[in-house]
Amino acid sequence: MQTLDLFSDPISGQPEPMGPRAFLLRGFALPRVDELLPAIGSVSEAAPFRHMVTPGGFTMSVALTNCGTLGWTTDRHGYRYSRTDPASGLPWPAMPEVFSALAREAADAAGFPRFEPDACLINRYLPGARMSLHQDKNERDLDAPIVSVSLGMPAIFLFGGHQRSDKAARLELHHGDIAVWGGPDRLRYHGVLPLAEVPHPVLGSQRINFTFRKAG
Ligand code: MD6
Ligand code: FE
Repeated sequence: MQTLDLFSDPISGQPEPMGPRAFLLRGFALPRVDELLPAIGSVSEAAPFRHMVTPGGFTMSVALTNCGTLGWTTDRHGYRYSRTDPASGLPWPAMPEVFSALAREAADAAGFPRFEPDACLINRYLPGARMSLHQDKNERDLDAPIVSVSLGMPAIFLFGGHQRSDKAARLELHHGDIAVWGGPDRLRYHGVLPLAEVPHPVLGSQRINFTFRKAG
């Protein structure tokens, strides 16, 4: 039986609860950053970051790419997962081993054993970029959690409820932090406030966020 320590200290390395089955693992990715950055470089060389258009006709301020069997895409016709990159017609780059290992360890640490993601969406934020409140519900397997890794500049993450109008908590996500959520928290609304420019010593004026899902 898992117990939740509601008074956990961010410095202590304990998961910080954000909900019944949502946790923030501060600094969890730090030991792997030196392997993650070149892996992101290889993925974005094969499948460059690009600004996609939403079904409503808006160009996203966040640039994205994907790796893994399935990649999340959007265009005027809707949101969906695709096996190929619409820009090249080629399969998305394979998920680097360091990605899947980290995702599995983080999911495990948050109480979701045996997580096997088949999709990884990589988002790049430059100063001013934002993500409006949304639910992640295009995945076929909503029983699997989502694992979300933040690198580079800090961001204010909004973590709301099951209605768009529910009051959202504000959490600051820093370089190396991982959020994991599933179960009753899986469909909560969330978003990111416009990014302030606070250059990061390694990544400069950008934030990279990647989210692992079981989409197929
Ligand atoms: C971001 N993240 O942190 C945007 N979605 O830049 C997400 O939209 C997200 O962090 C589902 C699960 C975790 C996330
Ligand atoms: Fe999301």
